[in-house]
Amino acid sequence: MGQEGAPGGCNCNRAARSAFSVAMTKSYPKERMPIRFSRILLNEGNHYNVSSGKFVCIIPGVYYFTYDITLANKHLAIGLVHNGKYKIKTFDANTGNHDVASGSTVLHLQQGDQVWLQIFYSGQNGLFFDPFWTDSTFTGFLIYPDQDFLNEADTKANAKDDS
Ligand SMILES: [Ca+2]
Repeated sequence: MGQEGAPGGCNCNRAARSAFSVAMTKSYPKERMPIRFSRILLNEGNHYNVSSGKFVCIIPGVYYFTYDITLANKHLAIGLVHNGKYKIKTFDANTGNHDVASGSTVLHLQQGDQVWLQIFYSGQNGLFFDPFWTDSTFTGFLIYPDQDFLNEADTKANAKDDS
């Protein structure tokens, strides 16, 4: 009888990757609907949906989200929305110069949860796009996945190895 084998390898690295960073290519988005960031800097796993403007959670776990939004000519009232509810709101008054409004938070997401940014006040959509000067970005990434999800991924991977 040989030695006992090593414990099954954790497949977590392969199974649990999620990160995106996207930028705006238009000024003054419509209020009270998801803002669509159409320039992709990174979209690991394509969990950010470019056509809807929503991040859709595939890997349940704890995520960090952050945004840095340039504004000009108008006030900016922007919020981060989780499944239709504002989680954080940021307001920056236009005082004649360019400004950058930013916000960040950590959320626990279930599979299928959706996260996006939107303007929460009429007319206060001062998000400004300038192709030469500055960028407005929305970024999010997985800090750590739920242990249950990892265990399940591991079981699946091991089953595959055995077959
Ligand atoms: Ca300001």
